[in-house]
Amino acid sequence: MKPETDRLLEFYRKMVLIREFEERVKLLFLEGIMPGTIHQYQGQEACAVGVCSALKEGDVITSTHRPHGHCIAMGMDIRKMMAELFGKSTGCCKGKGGSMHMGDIEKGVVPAIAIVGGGIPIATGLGLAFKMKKQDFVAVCFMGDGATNEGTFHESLNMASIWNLPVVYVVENNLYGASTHISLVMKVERISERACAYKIPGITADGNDVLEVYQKAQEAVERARTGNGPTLLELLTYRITGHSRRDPALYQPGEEKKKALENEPIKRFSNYLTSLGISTETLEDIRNRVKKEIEDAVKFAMESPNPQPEDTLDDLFV
Ligand SMILES: Cc1ncc(C[n+]2csc(CCOP(=O)(O)OP(=O)(O)O)c2C)c(N)n1
Ligand SMILES: [Mg+2]
Repeated sequence: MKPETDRLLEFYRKMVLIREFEERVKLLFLEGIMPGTIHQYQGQEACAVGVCSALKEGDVITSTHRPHGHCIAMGMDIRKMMAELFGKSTGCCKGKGGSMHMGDIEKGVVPAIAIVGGGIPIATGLGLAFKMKKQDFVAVCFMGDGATNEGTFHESLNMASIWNLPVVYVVENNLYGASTHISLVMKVERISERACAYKIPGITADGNDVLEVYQKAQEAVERARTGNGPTLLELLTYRITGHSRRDPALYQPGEEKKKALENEPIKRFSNYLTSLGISTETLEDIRNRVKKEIEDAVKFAMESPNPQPEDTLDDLFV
């Protein structure tokens, strides 16, 4: 297969891996088999895959209370992710982090931060560290629309601007902060407009189009890497699942949900791929392989040992 086709199919595989992982986790959670709580990523897959595909080894991301998609897009091991969700000692944080603190520094994923806006100063600090060490790495800061109303968003973007830091601030605008519609909490039409207050580029892209996200992310990453400073990249998307746990999302109007389902990123990308002549069998084969991989991860997680009481204080202090 041509290299270009391989790349497109890898985008597809990663988006499907995120979707199927989340659907399986949802079932495990609703069946009461999986402990804790979860915030899921269905509908936003093109954001994580498009942005993370624009990064190179050594670059880092910070994530949020909704991290599973970001972790998979950065190439984290789904066995270790699943085990972490089960609180097992084989998890990526040895079972001590759970859903909202997933991460793997070797894959460039700073363990996720569930405080809304909490990752923004950390990504800014990572950018400052890269600059001071004269390393050409980039920090990507994922956040939701709601996080852009936190004070730390404005402080961090201002610092990144004056110091020309290699940071890309990625806002996944899914129209809601929990059950609150964005129109109730901000007057600006586009979150990217906020960039002008810091004199940095503010870009809006279709967050359900993985190729557009990839292209816009590549430009922002390149700007950061070449010493031309930060970018605020707003991705327009939608959460086609509840905010967390068993939220039925009744606050999302029916018509809005229906439109969002028609516009969801995997269906759109599948249509694009088949229009290029890629067969539905090829796509189905990828989906089936992904499902097997996930079942293997569930088995691994369920059979893994629990952490022991004597391990409680390990890795807590440096
Ligand atoms: C500082 C802070 N306030 C409130 C919460 C509770 N909370 C968790 S997620 C969330 C909504 C965040 O919305 P957004 O930033 O748009 O992200 P999304 O959930 O849409 O991905 C809130 C209010 C929190 N975790 N941290
Ligand atoms: Mg939101």
